[in-house]
Amino acid sequence: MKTMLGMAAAMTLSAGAAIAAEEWDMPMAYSDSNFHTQNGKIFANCVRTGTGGELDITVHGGGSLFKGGEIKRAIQTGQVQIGERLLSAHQNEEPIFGIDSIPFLASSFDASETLFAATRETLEETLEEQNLKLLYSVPWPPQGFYFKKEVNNVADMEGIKFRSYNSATARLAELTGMVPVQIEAAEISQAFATGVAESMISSGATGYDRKVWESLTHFYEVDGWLPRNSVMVNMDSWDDLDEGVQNVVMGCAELAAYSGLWRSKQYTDFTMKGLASNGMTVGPASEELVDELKVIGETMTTEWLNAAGESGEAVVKAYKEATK
Ligand code: PCA
Repeated sequence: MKTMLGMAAAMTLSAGAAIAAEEWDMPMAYSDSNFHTQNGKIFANCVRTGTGGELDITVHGGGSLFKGGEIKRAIQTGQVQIGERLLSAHQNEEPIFGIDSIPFLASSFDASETLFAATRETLEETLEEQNLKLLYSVPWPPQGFYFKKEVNNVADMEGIKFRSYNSATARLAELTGMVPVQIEAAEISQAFATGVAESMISSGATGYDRKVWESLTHFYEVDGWLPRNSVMVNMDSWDDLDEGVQNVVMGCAELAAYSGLWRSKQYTDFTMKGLASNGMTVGPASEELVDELKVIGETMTTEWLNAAGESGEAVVKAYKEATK
């Protein structure tokens, strides 16, 4: 009897909700407190509200559903419908994914936005070939070096174990005489505590989120580049949505791009102060080091252009025109 009542209630419910809510899972790799994750949750709320609950996206932060390195494939293969990924970590698949991690090509928030605008069409086409639709993309704050000692030039870096997060950062380690080891942001506190890694290049945001002052002592502002997180949808899941729902998603995505950028800027200042107030030495890298890094940046630009071919060259040219 009880069961029958239950069934009747369930049937009434589904009959009442004429349009069954579509439920999506959205894995994100970075900590729940991080601004990208917060922004993703606001995006999901926007979609929920805008569609009257017709599309219900659940955000899974901190790599809890899929780790960073698994997220792109999970979306491509339809294990999840939507997710966020640092695309530059997939530069080995397509060079265009790594355009935001070329040292000193675009090293301010404004330059990062201009570079993204110049890249967007090519990037969208490339992702489409992989069954992915790009929704929005948000920059991390400018990248700087973390060490557990004073470092004034490249010679001081010799032999240091360096945590990398994509192939560009691994290459940078090689070119500066360090030893790269690829580690997800979610695991760096442990890697530094155990000595698996003793330095990295990242934003103030990631250093702050992971409390790196527990193991490291110096943060050198370099403003090397601003890598971006991209939120992408499985193309089949996208095609299955009504046009009205798609329009809401696109509107929310535009809003998320804007609010994400804003949050990234705010978080830069906040986290720089946070690193310092937790005892780290925070300041600009020496002129000598920056000059040396710029030479390495030129090498890496040439390497990237060689790998990316004509379409990559066209994007860089369009970007340079736009910044003139
Ligand atoms: N944080 C991410 C990528 C770039 C950044 O600032 C990380 O360190 O993994």
